[in-house]
Amino acid sequence: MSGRGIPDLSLYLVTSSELTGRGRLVDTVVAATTGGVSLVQLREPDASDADVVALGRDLVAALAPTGVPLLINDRVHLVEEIGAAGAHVGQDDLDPVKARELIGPDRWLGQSVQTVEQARAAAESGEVDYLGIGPAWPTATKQVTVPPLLPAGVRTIAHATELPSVAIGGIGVDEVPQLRTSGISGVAVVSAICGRLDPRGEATRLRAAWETGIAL
Ligand code: TZP
Ligand code: MG
Repeated sequence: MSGRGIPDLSLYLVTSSELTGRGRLVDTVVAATTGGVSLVQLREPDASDADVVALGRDLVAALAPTGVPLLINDRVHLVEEIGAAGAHVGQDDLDPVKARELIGPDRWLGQSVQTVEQARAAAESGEVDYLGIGPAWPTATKQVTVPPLLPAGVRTIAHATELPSVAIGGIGVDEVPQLRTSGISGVAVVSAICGRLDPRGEATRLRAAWETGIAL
């Protein structure tokens, strides 16, 4: 058994350098941590491995003083080289057992799920630390083929296993109050922070909405 515990999932920022501009990504992420982001995932599906390594190393260095961990989307083979705290895989990426072999017992592993069956399979693998449940609402950030789950669907999947979870997809400050009683441990966002001019302010509002249920 490893001692890695569970990451703080309360406000999970998933990156998009397409939205921030490549040159502004690190500053955006650090600003968002000062507003209360608790976990960051580097998700750059169109970047080369070399770019993901460079960006990942910059983020690890910039996040070190904040104590906020960095996970790597999909490119599990780069986690060690980047020095990241773990990986996040989708249903079409490496399966959790193989991903765990690559990252070892001390790093975190998350998996995206869209159905109860996928959530149960993730739990049964014994290797997944948390679930990303989505899309909660329609999103322009990622091409998705399944209909949005809406809060009721998120709730059903969140309660299907013992694994902690976050909801993702189309979440902004106004959606957080409807989700916080769905059995999830937090919310994950891309455009609600990366697509805004004031990442610190947006993170602050998202965190306040998560903690109080009031969207200001
Ligand atoms: N997985 C499911 S929806 C999504 C991902 C990566 C994109 C979410 O982006 P946004 O901008 O928060 O809707
Ligand atoms: Mg993927």
